[in-house]
Amino acid sequence: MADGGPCVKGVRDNVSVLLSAAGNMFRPRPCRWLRPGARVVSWRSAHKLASLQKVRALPPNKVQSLLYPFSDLEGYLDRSVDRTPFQLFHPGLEDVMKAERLFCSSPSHKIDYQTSAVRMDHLPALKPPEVCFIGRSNVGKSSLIKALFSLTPEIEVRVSKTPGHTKKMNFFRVGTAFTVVDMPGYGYKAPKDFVDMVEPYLYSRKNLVRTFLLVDGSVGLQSADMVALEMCEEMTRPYVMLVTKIDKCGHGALLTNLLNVQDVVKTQTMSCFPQPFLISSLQFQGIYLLRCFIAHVTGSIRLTDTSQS
Ligand SMILES: Nc1nc2c(ncn2[C@@H]2O[C@H](COP(=O)(O)OP(=O)(O)O)[C@@H](O)[C@H]2O)c(=O)[nH]1
Ligand SMILES: [Mg+2]
Repeated sequence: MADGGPCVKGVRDNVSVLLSAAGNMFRPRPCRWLRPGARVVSWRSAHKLASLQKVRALPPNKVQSLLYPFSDLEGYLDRSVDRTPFQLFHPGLEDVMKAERLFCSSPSHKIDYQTSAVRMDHLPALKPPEVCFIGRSNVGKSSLIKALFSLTPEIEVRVSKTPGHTKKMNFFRVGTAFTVVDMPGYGYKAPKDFVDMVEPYLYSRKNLVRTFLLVDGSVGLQSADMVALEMCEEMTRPYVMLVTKIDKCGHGALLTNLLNVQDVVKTQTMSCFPQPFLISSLQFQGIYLLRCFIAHVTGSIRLTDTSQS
């Protein structure tokens, strides 16, 4: 498996070059329909780490950590541990940039909340490809979707301190490229709806190209996660493990939990992508890589180096 990604040393320069080539894409532009001098009241500014343009100004090791979070942990791993499974999807910056453009809303590529559904017959049309996020209540599904869409901060993705908040399947449209679905959680105070609507959705949704199963990296795999994993195996469709909240615990605990996830994926799964993705939605680690993976699996971009997935 080729590792076509940049080395630490080259990251900053590469990002600068690519971003200047990308032009002013992420600079807020004045709205054409506003009179000169009119105040934009509802504009919400994007988080400073939402796009690579801001990230490039950071020191190279920080850039590396944001783009490829596994690099932070590598140094703590014993030499005997095989790093390959953690870097199977390791696109170059050009591809990450290409994917990022898809997450920027524009008049010709609108990103917006589409609809919510509680029953299968409420689901939107079977086009375009869909990706969905499942996991225990409070694992960070909505926060992750919010971080993915942070270049379009007008989108309202509700994040709650109360477990079990998301009780519907919420659909977000990314132009005509793909749809992102936020699912109700299971586990603590799981809505009964999970069994009634999420399972049928996962089994029967024809345009579902990837399911992302989130696991809290600060606490590791729980019994409810194992039940979800078994369900994903039963549906025999491709899914991916995301290890969330990696900012919330120390390197030691995170590595233990990550290696355990990876071991379970290796020994107990057939349909799971062998690489668990590391994510912090609050600090944006892994968000750019995940955007690129989503763009890739939905067929929205063609990777420059196709050996990387
Ligand atoms: N430290 C940390 N907290 C997070 C992260 N992602 C989510 N949270 C917090 O976890 C809680 C539940 O998040 P939410 O996205 O609503 O979880 P959901 O129920 O799976 O949709 C909220 O208080 C979030 O702020 C993360 O990456 N790091
Ligand atoms: Mg939620």
